[in-house]
Amino acid sequence: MKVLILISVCLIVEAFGASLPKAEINNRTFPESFRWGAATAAYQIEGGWNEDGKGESMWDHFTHANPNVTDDKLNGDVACDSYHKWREDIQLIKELGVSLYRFSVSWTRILPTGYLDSYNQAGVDYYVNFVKGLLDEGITPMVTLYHWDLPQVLNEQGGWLNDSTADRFGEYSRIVFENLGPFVKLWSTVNEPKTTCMLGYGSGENAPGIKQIGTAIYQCARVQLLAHATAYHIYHNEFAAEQGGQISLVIDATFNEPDTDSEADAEAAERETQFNLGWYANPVYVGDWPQIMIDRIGNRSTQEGFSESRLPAWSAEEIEFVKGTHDYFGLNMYTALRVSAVGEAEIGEPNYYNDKGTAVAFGSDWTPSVASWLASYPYGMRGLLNYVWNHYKPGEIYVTENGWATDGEINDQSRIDYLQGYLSNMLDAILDDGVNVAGYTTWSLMDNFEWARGYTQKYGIISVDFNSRNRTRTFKESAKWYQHTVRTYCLVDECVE
Ligand code: PNW
Repeated sequence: MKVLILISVCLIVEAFGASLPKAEINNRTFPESFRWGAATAAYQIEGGWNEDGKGESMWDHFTHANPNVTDDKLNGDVACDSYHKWREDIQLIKELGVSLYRFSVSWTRILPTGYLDSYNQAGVDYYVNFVKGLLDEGITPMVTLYHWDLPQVLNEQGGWLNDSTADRFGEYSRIVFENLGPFVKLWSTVNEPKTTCMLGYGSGENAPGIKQIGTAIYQCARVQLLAHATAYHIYHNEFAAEQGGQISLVIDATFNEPDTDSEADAEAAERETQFNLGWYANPVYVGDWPQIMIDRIGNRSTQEGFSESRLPAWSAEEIEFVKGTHDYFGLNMYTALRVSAVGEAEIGEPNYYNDKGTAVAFGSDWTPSVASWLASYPYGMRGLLNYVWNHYKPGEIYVTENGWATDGEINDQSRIDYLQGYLSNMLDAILDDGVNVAGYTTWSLMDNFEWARGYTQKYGIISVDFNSRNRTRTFKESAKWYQHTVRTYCLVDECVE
């Protein structure tokens, strides 16, 4: 499974850790207005899975029903125990020195079944206290409304394959705006619709475990975009004037470099970008699916005998409803890929990869030189930022995730190299290309439940001891490095405040 492989890229690269090439590090400083932050997500850190009235989410259900869905057979029942340790977490964020904290609200704490009539005051109070606690320490909350933990009741009724989930998401969002809106000025609707759909409805690696890589993923994309747009319009129609915040979608993307100078590879790289970034950015920033997706999936669907395209066509009203629903561009970026063209696959089982018609690094059918990919690793940040800036003209970009997995060691030099390289490349985009990157929330504030990888992959700049009842937190070397960066707005040791 390529997506699975892709997400494991960090680990594969880690195996080559000793030979990670050092990029030339920018010694200039970030603009004064730049906002430094760190990110987490509810199911990955909170625990307290059934406390104070919380309902079951599809991740609770998925991991409880079959422990084998995670590599270590563990789940998020306790995770980092942030549900109880939130005051300590706020102190850690303060100590780190960042001004922005990106976290997600758990839908089932607010609406345990996903429906309005299940309203749970205790869940609302938890988040109100939390954002007030952040603000008291001068930390700006950046709130994600959905980071993969759909109410299980809604999942059983079709979840992200059912158009009405978009309306349920709107109702839930309204409650969050009403209660947190006086304190929160930076929102994102859905985190990574692509990865949600690909892993949850395509490979089946994530909840809800559906494996329909040629069909369900496209319907999932439609419903997630409708949900995003519904929340966006509710915010702008009912709250923005008074509350004055910004709201957007968060899209994850790779920077796609052609493997060779050939025209076919150049086309393949652009096709790859349209099938992963454009799939979600085009409807929001331009209107409708990318034409290449409409054409290719439409053609293959016809040949496969479908009565209509597996990529559900939008109505004219839907196109208008989704188009323009952005106040900034939320971008999650972990890696660059090298892309090559492949011949047209035979008609058979419907499949996203055949629809796309490309091969990417670490795909099972393609073995690029690992070294060439490694050599390019941080440069994709600048390339991707420029691509987003020029194609979607968002006005402002937040890099809402970017990070590196290790085994959890405190002396995590490979993570420092990674962050330094990517941030340096980002600084080039800001200073040399004029791309307006307003802020950066690194993934992740602390080690946490890494979905299907369980606790085997550690993305935190702060370590969490999952063997201690106290879930003891310890700054890694990378957290100390980041602390210095956040203080100096600069990436090299010589910088002073
Ligand atoms: C993110 N890629 O997804 C998720 O938002 C986080 O919840 C998760 O913990 C983190 O990844 C680490 O896996 C990704 O294209 C989406 O390389 C795409 C990519 C990587 C991560």
